[in-house]
Amino acid sequence: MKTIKKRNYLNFSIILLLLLIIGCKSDKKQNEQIPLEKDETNVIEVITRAMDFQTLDTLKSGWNTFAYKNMSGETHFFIMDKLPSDSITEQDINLHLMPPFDDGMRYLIEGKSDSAMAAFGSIPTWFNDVKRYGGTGLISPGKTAVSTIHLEPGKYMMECYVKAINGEFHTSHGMWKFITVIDESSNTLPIEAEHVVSVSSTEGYVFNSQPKMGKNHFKVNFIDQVPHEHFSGHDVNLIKYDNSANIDSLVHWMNWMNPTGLRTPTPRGFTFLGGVNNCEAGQTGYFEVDLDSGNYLLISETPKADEKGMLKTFTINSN
Ligand SMILES: [Cu+2]
Repeated sequence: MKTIKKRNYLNFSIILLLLLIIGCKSDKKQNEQIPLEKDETNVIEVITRAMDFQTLDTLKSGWNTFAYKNMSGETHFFIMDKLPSDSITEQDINLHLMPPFDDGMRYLIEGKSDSAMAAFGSIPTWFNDVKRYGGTGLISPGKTAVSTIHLEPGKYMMECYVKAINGEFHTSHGMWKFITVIDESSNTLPIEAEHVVSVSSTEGYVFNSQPKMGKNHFKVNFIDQVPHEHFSGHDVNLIKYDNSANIDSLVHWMNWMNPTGLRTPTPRGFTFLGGVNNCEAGQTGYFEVDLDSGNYLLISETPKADEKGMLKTFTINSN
């Protein structure tokens, strides 16, 4: 009898525990349906130590904040390329996509532009249907870029196509990774931004704000998106520069088709602090950055960014 009573008590306890667990779960489910303010625990870490991206293989859709730590010796970025098909394989990337880019770039470095265009002409046609969902701007060694972008469900290729010192793309050195974005919301919202940069092919950057010392939050509106002379679109990179910097050399460097463009080493006197990589027309991205006193600029990774109005400078004075 005593044993039965004890067992009943145990059963009751188990049922109570189960009810509590179910209760907690349904509370959690309800909470998940309400958009939550971004908090530090929602930040997705991405680390580069050499030619790699160390991060999650699967992400939720909607807003995602990334903290991209560049622990390598070269400047990088990442961009999220949404692939037109889930069936694109590693072989499709390594054997069919990378070689035409590598061949084309090698010809450009050798000054053979006709051969280069022929090589670029053999890029697989599916590449035309890739959509860009943002990513960070360029980020210098030892720095962390923090960007918030909106991802649709699908299969993505995270990549960096900065060039190594020998002129080969980082992508061909292994700096890419498939990421699956699942059809389940991150329930995250970007934090409010006090600065807005609107970018378009017609107006360039519209930016009428004065960043301050300390933490600054930028919202980037992509009014439109078009392929420029380098077959790629426009974006926003925040860069600090010192007295040794030559802005013309940076403008030249921001075009991957130039033999020395987007190639290690970066031009002297510039420190890359992130931004928002190419998004589609109508999309928005965010980035945040800690600024001290000095000279800064916003620039697009686009040929002749200065002539297109995609270059704005500002200064932060020490108090
Ligand atoms: Cu890279």
